[in-house]
Parts: sequence; C-alpha cells; structure tokens
Amino acid sequence: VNPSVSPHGSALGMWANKQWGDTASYVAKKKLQSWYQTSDGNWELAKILSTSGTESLISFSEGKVLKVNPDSLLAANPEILDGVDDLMQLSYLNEPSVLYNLQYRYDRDMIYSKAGPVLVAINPFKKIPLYGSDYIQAYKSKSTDSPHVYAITDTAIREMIRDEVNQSIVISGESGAGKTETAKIAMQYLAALGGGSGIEYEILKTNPILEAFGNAKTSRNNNSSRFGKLIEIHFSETGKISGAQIQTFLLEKSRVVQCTEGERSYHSFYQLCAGAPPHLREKLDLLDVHEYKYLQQSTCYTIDGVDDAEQFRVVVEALDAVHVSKENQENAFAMLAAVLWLGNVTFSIIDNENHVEPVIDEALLKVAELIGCKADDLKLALSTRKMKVNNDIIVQKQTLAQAIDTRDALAKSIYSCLFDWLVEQINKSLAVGKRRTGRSISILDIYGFESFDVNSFEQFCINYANERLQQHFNRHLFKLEQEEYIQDGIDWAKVEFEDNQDCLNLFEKKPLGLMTLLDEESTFPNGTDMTFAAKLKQHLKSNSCFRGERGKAFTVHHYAGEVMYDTSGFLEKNRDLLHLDSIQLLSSCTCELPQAFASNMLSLSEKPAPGPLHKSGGADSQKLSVITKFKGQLFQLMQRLESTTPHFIRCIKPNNSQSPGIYHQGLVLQQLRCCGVLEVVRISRSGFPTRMSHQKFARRYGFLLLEHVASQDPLSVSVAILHQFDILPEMYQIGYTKLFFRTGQIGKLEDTRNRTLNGILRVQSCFRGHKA
Ligand code: AOV
Ligand code: MG
Repeated sequence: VNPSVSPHGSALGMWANKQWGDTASYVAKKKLQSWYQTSDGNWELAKILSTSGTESLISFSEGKVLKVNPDSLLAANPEILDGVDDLMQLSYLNEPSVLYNLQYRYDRDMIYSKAGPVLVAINPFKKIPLYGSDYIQAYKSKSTDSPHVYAITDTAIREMIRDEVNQSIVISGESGAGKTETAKIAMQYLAALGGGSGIEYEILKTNPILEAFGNAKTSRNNNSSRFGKLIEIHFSETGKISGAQIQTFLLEKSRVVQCTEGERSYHSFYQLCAGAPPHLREKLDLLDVHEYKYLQQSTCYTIDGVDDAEQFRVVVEALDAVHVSKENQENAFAMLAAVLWLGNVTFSIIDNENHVEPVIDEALLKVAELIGCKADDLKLALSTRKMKVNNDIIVQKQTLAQAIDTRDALAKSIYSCLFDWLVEQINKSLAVGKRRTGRSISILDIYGFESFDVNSFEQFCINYANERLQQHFNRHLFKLEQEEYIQDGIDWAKVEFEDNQDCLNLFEKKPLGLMTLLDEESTFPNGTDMTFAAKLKQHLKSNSCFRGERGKAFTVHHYAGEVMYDTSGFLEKNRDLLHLDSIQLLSSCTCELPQAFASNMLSLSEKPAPGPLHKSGGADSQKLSVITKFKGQLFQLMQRLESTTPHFIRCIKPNNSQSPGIYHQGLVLQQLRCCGVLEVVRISRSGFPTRMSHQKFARRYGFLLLEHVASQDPLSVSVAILHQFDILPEMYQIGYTKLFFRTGQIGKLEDTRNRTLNGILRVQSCFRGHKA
C-alpha cells in the first residue's frame, strides 16, 4: 500500500514543499505507473517495464513499447485516487495528474472540483442534472459535500452569520469559461435559502435584463458579457434577503455601431425586432434586423438554439418583475429603435469643401420622432459643431468622416445611457430593504480575459481588469496567507507563485505607464494612434511585460498569455467625447429618457479644465478619460472586496468550440497554469487554512474539557483541548497569537461542540417543560 494515499499521512511532510516532477528517478526506481508526454503534447499513462541508467522501457495500455529518458516521466497516482473531489488528496501533484483527475470527473459530468479552498468549474456546454431544489436541499442540509457552487455559496452564508463579516464570491476565468452561468447558480442558491420576501424573485429577474442589454455573441462566447457586474445581496438579522444593489463596470459601447464578422451587436436589438408585439412594432416603425445598417456589418443575425422573440418576452416579464412601468418599457424600446434608425442616417455633400448634411429621409425623421426632437435640430446637430473661440461661438460644418463620428457617438451614448438607466431602475426596485443589518454577500462577474485576432481598446480595458482581479486572487491565496504564517512565527517554507505586479505596473505606473501615456496622448490635439504607439515603444521598450510591434501595434505579456493590441481607435475611444451639440439636442427632446440621459451626462462632466484639448475642442463636455475612470472604478471595487471574506471560483473552458464532451488538455493546462491552481493546492496541502486566536479557541471549546486545567490562560487551555482531542502534532502549529490547523481538523471539535450544546439545550427545554 502506498502510504501517501492517506490525505493527511506522513507523505505530507515528504513532498510538501518539493517542486513537482523532481520524483523522476524515484518513479523509475519504484516502477510506478507514470505519465509520458507524447509528441502532440498530451500525456499518456505508461507502465515502466525496466530502467537502466538513462533509459526506461515503458509500455502503453494498447501494447506499444517505448524507450524513453526516465527524466521525462512523472508519477501517476494509484487508481483508487481516480477522480478525487479535492486535488489536495492526490499523492502526486503534477500537471498531468491534475489534468487527468479533472478530466476523469468531467467525463462523468462532475464538473466541479476543489483545489484546496478554490472551486474549479469546468464548462460542460450542455445541461447537466446538478441543479434545482433537490440539490439545493441536499447542500443546505449538508447531506452531500461534493464540490459545487451551492456548497461554496452555503459556506459564504454560514461565515457571514458566524463571523459577522460580509462575504464575496469572486468568479474568474477566460471568456466563455462559464462565469455568468456560475454567478446565476450562486444567486439561485442564495434566493432559495434567503427567500421569503419576494425580493429574491426580483433579484433573479435582473439577469435576463442585464444579459439582453449587456451581452452579445462574440467569437468566443454566444452570450458574452460586455460589462462587469457586482451584485451585493443584503441580508436581515434572520438571514433573509432584504434587498440588493447592482454596480456595473464599463459597457463596451463600440459594439453598438461596429461589429466584427461572425459576432452580433447587443441581444436587445435582435430581441426587439423579433419579438415586439404588433402595436409596438407599429409605434416604433420596426424593420427586420437585416434592414438596419448597424446590424448589417456582420452577416450574423441569429444564434443557434436561441429564439430571440421568445427572449423578448422573457425580458418584458423580467422588466415587469422589477417594476419598470409599461410606459417606461416602451420608452426604453423606443431608444433601441432610435439607435437602429440612427445607423441608417446617411449624408450628402453640400459644398465644394466636402462638408455634408444628413439626407432628410425616413431614417432621420424616425430618429427625431423617437427621441422627440425637431428634424431640423437633429440635422443641425449631426452636420455642424459649435465651437467657442475667444468668447465667440462659431459654427463649423462637418466633413463626412466627422459627421459619421458624431452620429455614431450619439448612438453609443444613447445606448450606454439606456443601460445605466436600466440598472438605476433595477436598483430602485431592489432597494426595498429599509432596515439593513449591513450584512451582505457580493457576487462578482466581469468579462473574462480576451485575446482575439485583432485586439483593441476594449480588450485592453477588459484584460487590465482581469490583471487586477488576478492580483486580488494572488494576494488572498498566496501573499496574505504566507505573511500570516511568518508573522505569527510558525515553521514555514515559502511557496513561490507567479506574481503579476510587473504587468500591473506596466499599466499603472506614473509617469511612464500605458495608462498615463494613453491619457497624455489623448489630450494632445495632434496625437494619433500612430504617435501613441511610437511613444509607447520609446518609453516602455525596456519593460519585460511590453514589446513594441511593427506599425501601430504592441504586445503585453499578461498573466494569462500574450496579447497583441492594435492602437487603432485607442485615443478616440479613450476620449469618448460627445459633442455638446449632441447633449444639448438630447436635453431639448420632449421625451423623458433623452432628457434624463442629457442631464446625467452634464452632471458627470467636469468643469472645463485648461489644456490643449480645449483650445481645439471648445464647447465639448470635458470629463475623465475612459481608462482613468475605469481604473478608479476598479480601485473602488478592490477596496470593497478587501472588506469581505472572499470565496473564489475559477471557471475553465475545456475547448474553444463551445462543444460538450471535448476536453482539450493543452487548453485546460494553460488556464490552470496561468491562474496558479497547482500552487494553490500546494499551499493548501502544506499550509494551515484554519486559524483561530488562542482566546477564541479557548472560549469556543474550553467548556468541553473533561479535566480541570491549572492555568487558565488561553494558550494553556488551548493546549489542553488539543491534547484531549488527540489532534496530532503535525496537524497544527501554535503561533504567537493564533493556532493554525490543517484542513479538516477543526471539524471534529465543532461536531463535539454542537452535539454537546444540543444536549444542553435539550436538557434545558426538558426542565422548562417540567416547570410549566
Ligand atoms: P463567461 O461569462 O465566463 O464568458 P458564460 O457563463 O456566458 O461564460 O458561459 C458560456 C456558455 O457556456 C453559456 O452560455 C452556457 O451555454 C455554457 N455554460 C456555462 N456554464 C454552464 C453550466 N454550469 N451548465 C451548462 N452550461 C454552461 V464572458 O461573459 O465571454 O467572459 O465576457
Ligand atoms: Mg459572462
């Protein structure tokens, strides 16, 4: 029997802080079942037949025999460990063993596994029967402990109540890995356990709304989130949901006016066109999706297996649930229609300086009607620009390119304001809990790391957000954990991990980081994407996370891989200017929503600051650049998360074709590597995840002591408890202020405590019964 099979046995010490794979000679000598990496990069199980010097003879299950260097072999785990639900239980923790274990489970629809404290979720790309009330009951009553989103959510609830600390569930993973689905599954569990007031129903209904307006089909994911979301769910003293609040981050606006082949714009457009009932269709003069230019840029109009018309009904039902009035719903749909019609507005040349004016046709008239302005005012706003020069206002005509930019900027603003307005309506409805205890569980679901053939400003922002999140993960699982051991003076050999601070510095460092350089170039009147790219290459060439590329491109070495960015459009998107003419147009509209959008924009824009932009930009509304505002939002988000106890879920995408049953080893391995899953397991296995101060430990379990302890100081009491419960010396360490335990140790104590307390309660109620 292999002694290391036991998860807590002596094997622990043996390999605790060893590097993986350095057991090659041991493996060969003992003729252990091994992993051999074939030329295609996949690992195959092999039996060692013999070893002499630098050569081992190995055989595969199909009978093939091969001579290999024993150094190329890694130990495989004994069969009884096949498919263990926590990677911590593996005797040999090398990459092929982890890959195999996860695949073994995945093939059996066990998509959830633990990597120490982290839940690993592999996207099944099909419906699996693991959800619903029976499963929720099972996790609630603790009659099952297999890894699940339900289990981790249950832990969050318990810890919120027990420790009186707010909790967070932080979900990460690449685009299409399953974050949004996972977030919904967690919300489902919270709603089931904390339900009763009806607000939980509303909370669940926010999902179809936000997905309709904020998700789109990309080449990575048919339902890709194009915004980040933090939902904070509030609980009352009795553990019931009392309200919720949603915060969203940087919606990808550009998608509204441009769309890559094979992708779609936001679902909401297609849903409206397919599903609007006849009266609405008539009122908004809806056309077929194929007739809108904004949607025509990609020839993709439908998604396999998705019925947009049916989804429209789902969204309307959800809007009803969160108390958006029918009138406001129609107002919102009118904005969608206005955006679509705006895309159909065309221009014609009016003079010999190539200035243009919009053609007065159906499209222009419809937009004016839908937003409630005069057609002439719209025409003027799209074809001219008021500029302030030395206290004089001059009116400048626009060229075709300028007019198209103005039109598209207006469309993007209307859409993103509509999105924000919807979130505001939802928040009003969810804020019913007036008496707050201040306890909450937050669920974070942002857009995952993206690397396309062409990556632009949007990917730049998304991947930066993922770097921040990765740092939060590292901090909690590696840094803080180990710092605490060292601070409390326990015996500990440091585990190294992939730190992403260098990459974050590349983005954030002042004065020469990607962001400062971008902002600087964005304010130069003569700045172009080309000068921006040149500046980056000039100042950042010595940074190890940066590489200049030919032309306007540069590459960033992200924690999750290298991404090449094309700077085309960076400055423009970062400035994100909407001409004051357009804002004034919106505020002059007779319809409620455009007015609200305009006043929101005006209140957000700062007082004009002196700077080169203003000499040329004149009457534009000046505000923070997109990247600076985003950075600020992310900092706030991180601060909020830091005040909570985090629970991490790592979603893994097993293939790039969104297909069930395909487990691409290389792809999975790359994701496991870049998010440090193996290091987490190593730390957890050799570490002490449970800790309690001497005082708390003595207070919590002291009453279970059978014998009197001479000295009543907390440490002496604690030691007496440890002895009484036969907790083995290698299972804990005593620090200066705290006791540190390996996984599972505290369970025995808690069980006894609960049983004893229940016994006392029973006896007490028995007495009361007699008295009565
Ligand atoms: P993401 O949120 O991580 O991507 P999603 O949660 O949208 O990814 O998942 C992508 C797709 O995978 C879903 O639309 C489902 O078809 C499928 N899927 C994911 N999890 C499950 C599950 N537990 N059961 C069944 N199917 C699942 V992005 O938002 O692109 O970063 O920006
Ligand atoms: Mg998503």
